[in-house]
Amino acid sequence: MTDPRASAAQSAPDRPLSEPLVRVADDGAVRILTLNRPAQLNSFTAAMHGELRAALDSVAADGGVRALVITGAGRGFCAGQDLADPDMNAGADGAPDVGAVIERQYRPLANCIADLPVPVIAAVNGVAAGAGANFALGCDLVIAARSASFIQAFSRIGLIPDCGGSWLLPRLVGRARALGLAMTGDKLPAEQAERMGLIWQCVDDALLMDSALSLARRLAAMPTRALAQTRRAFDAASRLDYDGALALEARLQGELGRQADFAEGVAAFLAKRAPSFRDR
Ligand code: T3D
Repeated sequence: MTDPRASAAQSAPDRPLSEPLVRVADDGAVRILTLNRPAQLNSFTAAMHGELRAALDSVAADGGVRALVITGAGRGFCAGQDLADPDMNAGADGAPDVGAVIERQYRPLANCIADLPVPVIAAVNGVAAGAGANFALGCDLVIAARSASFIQAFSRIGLIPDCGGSWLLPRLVGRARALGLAMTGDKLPAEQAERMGLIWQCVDDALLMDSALSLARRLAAMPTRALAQTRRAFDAASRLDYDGALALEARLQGELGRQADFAEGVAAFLAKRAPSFRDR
């Protein structure tokens, strides 16, 4: 595995390169980002948001990256907003301006993940709470270790689900379960999350990274642009009526049909050989 150190660590020049808040590594065409504040369960500070954003921008810009895995260092995946970060208290009058933090950090983060040109896998290694849970759920495929859990911690501190939670949760598990999770703020074990369709897969702890990487390698060999457009079509369709979704399918399919990957996929099928996809 190589460590390109992308531009992520450069956004925090006062931090030694050996200790980035987001670790960056490559496994062939798979980029791996590891949130790296283990003592605080990788909760988000403004500085970590900055490094993560730089790392995600680098994924978007680097044509050699064909799949992304996001995980956490230590025993947690991400505990959401760092409730001790001074950036929380961003209001001009000295009072907390949580809305400004959402606009400045979490809305761009959620949009950035939704717009990435490659498939994104969250490898949830431990507790994912608050915005950390919804950051994971906004990824395309969520694989969680059996000991991991998901907590919509917002109600415990007088907030609503953010980082896309209000949109994602009802769509993933239906309104009744979404409200149950959000209102109680109860811890949902990974196995139960898999059973209710909140996540793709729950695996034994020891198999988490192997499972995530093997899935990412498989996706990296597939037609990347078609995978990213599949996410786009699904997300857009939930805002459209049936005919609107059909029209969008026609437009996206028209675009994909002009790409080299489609020609390659058909040619490989007819020649009974493995395809070699290149578009992104
Ligand atoms: O500005 C804004 O607020 C806007 C954004 C809002 C989005 C949000 O994400 S709001 C939700 C914020 N997150 C939470 O409310 C979760 C808080 N954390 C917890 O409830 C628990 O830590 C967990 C249930 C996630 C895990 O519990 P446990 O018992 O396994 O671990 P712990 O002992 O509570 O935590 C370990 C350490 O991490 C501890 O530090 P210490 O005592 O060892 O020095 C704890 O303080 C720290 N930590 C965990 N979560 C956070 C945190 N520190 C700061 N902020 C956190 N969110």
